Amino acid sequence: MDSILWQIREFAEIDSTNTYLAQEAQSGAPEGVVARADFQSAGRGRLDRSWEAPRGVSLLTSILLRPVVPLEQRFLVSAAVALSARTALTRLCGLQPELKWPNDLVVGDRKLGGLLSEVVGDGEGYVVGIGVNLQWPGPEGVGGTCVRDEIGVSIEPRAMLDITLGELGRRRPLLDSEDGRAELHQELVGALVTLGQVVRVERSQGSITGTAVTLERDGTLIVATTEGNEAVRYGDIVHLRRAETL
Ligand code: BT5
Repeated sequence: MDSILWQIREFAEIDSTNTYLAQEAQSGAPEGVVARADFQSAGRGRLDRSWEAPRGVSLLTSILLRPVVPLEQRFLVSAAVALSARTALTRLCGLQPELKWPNDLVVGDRKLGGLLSEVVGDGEGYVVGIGVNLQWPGPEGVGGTCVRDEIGVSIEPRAMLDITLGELGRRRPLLDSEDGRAELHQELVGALVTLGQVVRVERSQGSITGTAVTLERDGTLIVATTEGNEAVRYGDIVHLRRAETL
């Protein structure tokens, strides 16, 4: 049974569902408010990048959650949404994307979707935005893919949203307890294709290459390099290949 009453607000066009919902959240909107748009004129990625999609062919949505979560486990809030979207796709059409640290849904090394999670105030709320390519593989040259190109099935954005929210209703209570968060962490580790890969971590202070070996309880990725273990808390990574041994 769902733990939250979802309140879905649909838009033919909006600048960004995240921008809209963050404003609503600041004005006191309750947990469970969801914004979905057919088109975003200023869709946002992380680090001031943009998220692109023509009208009606992608899931473009943001979800307001208000769990009380320790600072170091905030990453589990967006993980709960990513895992819910992943399971929703499997239930809808059999496709099982994997998750790439920190915030992507991928099929092989092709990007199917991404998440943009924003904290409201001091942690009173989380606006978790997700874009999933359903019938269009993303702009040229970025290595994207879509559900239709992968398995020949056209899914409607609203159908995907409804199933995702059903899945999220089941996971949301897990955020409320230490045991529940441990369970979510386990599910995340199982879905994270990054673990066991040789990765290049790109950060403003330079890049490092090594094998991604563990996801710590605080969301830190441990990368084993020839110089020893590096704790990676933020940054973009490139999967280079599967490591021979872990
Ligand atoms: C993300 O950022 O992957 C987070 C995307 C979140 C989008 C959702 S849509 C609903 C909600 N409202 C918003 O305004 N945003 C959220 P990042 O990891 O920074 O990836 C962005 C990069 O992915 C861009 O710089 C492009 O290279 C590439 N990209 C842009 N559009 C894409 C697409 N449709 N498919 C694949 N790659 C894309």
